[in-house]
Amino acid sequence: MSGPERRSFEVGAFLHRAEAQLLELSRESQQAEWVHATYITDDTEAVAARASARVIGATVALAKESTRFAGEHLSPEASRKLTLLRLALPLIAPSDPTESEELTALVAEMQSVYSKGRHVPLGATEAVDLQGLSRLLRESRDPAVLEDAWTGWHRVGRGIRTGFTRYVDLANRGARELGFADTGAMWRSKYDMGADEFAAEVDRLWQQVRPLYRALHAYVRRRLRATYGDALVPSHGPIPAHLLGNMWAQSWEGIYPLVAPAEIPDRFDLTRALVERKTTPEEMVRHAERFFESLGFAPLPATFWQRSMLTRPRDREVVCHASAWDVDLVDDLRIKMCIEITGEDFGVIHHELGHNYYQRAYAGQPYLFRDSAHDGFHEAVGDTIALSVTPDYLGRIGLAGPDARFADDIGLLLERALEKIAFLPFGLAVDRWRWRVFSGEIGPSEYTRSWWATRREYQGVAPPTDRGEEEFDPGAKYHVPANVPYMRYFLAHLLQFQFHRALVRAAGVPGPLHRASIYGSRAAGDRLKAMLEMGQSRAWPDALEAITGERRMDAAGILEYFEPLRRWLDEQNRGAPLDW
Ligand code: X8Z
Ligand code: ZN
Repeated sequence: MSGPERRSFEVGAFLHRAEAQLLELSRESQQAEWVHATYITDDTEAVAARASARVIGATVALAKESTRFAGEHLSPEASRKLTLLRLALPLIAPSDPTESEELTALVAEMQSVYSKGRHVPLGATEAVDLQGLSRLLRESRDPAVLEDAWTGWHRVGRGIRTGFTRYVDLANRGARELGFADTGAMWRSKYDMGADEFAAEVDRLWQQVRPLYRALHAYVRRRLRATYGDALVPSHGPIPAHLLGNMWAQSWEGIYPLVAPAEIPDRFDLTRALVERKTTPEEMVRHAERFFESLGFAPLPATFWQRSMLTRPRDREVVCHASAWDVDLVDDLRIKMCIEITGEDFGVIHHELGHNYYQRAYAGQPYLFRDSAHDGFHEAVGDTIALSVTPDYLGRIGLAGPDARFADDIGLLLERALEKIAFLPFGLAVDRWRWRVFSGEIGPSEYTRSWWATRREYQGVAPPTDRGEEEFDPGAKYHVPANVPYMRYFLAHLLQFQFHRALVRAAGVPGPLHRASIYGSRAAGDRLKAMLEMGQSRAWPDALEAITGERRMDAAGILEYFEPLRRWLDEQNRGAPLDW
């Protein structure tokens, strides 16, 4: 063998060994994590933490070993795999085994603490979980009840602050062992471009959609003033976060009835339709599965129905935050969710199945390529399908009467904007804050103050009362204690409209984007599948091109979708203040 031949053989053998070992350890870790998330006890927490420490330990050892191939001329596939090896996990621990177990135990514990959060609402006698408190925020119009539910839930952060502070330190030390400046820099390095370049890219995208957000914000603020009065909602300042129908003010569709103008015929109410038909959680999932089948995807495996957790068990603590799993990384697909019979959860179910169909599509790839093109793609797939859940589609599958299709466009677009446009600055703010925490720019003595400064800057929202540093409000958002990077959702909220536009065109559906559904289109399904099957074997612009023909992320899709609403909002906002 010549020198280069021998080296290429060596790197092949190394990658073969690495992928086999990591596949094995990931399976064990996923099994342990599944058991922890669906049955929280001190023991399941410990077992999950140990399994996770083993995957991290092996990944770090292999990533360090792989540096012996640095600077060599390798095949594009081998060199991509070596890059991905360093970036495979969102959490890297120091190689010291004691510290590594301490860190994974902290993350498991923070998740448990979050999931066990309860509060006795004003005027009630029994403690209520996050879902119950969220329902209050969505449905109550009594500011005292809203403030109490909001404050009661946010108290959960207090029990997370100490663990979080230590976690930042340990996770950063881990990331530095792999050559990153800190954990935030490691997260930003996963987008086939430099970490700084990625931060600039995110800003570029935000600038494209910011005017539309400001228009929505101004309109909603004015409508809320009509309900709650000047004393509660300022004419120029930020909107109080407990009045927007959602615990984190991250999407506002819960207050649609409050902000829809009287002259607009009511939009189709999916929650009511589901409840009236006595739809079960399983039937909701079947609807989403059938949508994917209509595009040419195979039904979910029988084990999905045996092993998934679709409702909150009454006899034990679980992590209710919805997630999708492929436990054996082949076809052991599952979702874990505490489904409620609402239009919102109908959307979340489509979101989760998007993850499952992606996982299944890339299961044929080598281990290190079994992930989405970038994490925003993973989050965008199911949402793309949910954009096709139009009144017309619901009429076709019998969930709506035949008149649903004539539901007013502005009503539909306004409700969608409350969900999707309102989300954008929140999607941005979470990691804009965490990046600065990991870099050390924000220290523990200013965690909560800086959290609200960031949210005020991007979202124009403020807490109902002054929040001191005895609180830890970021800890009251799942992804912070659970160590899930969040910029992915900002990207997904733009990508899903980019995908939707491309698939609608591939399907040959005429008319405006907000009325179009790709239901039943094999042409759209084939286009989507081509992208999903690539996994992360190629840089993400290649995957984006496979589905859209474009190589850049872009807000043109979302702007086109909401163009009729933008004109309407501008009309409504004439002369009104647009800032905070
Ligand atoms: O966490 C989720 C999914 C699971 S990946 C339910 N989402 C974000 C959130 O709930 O904060 C979906 C939208 C944003
Ligand atoms: Zn998701």
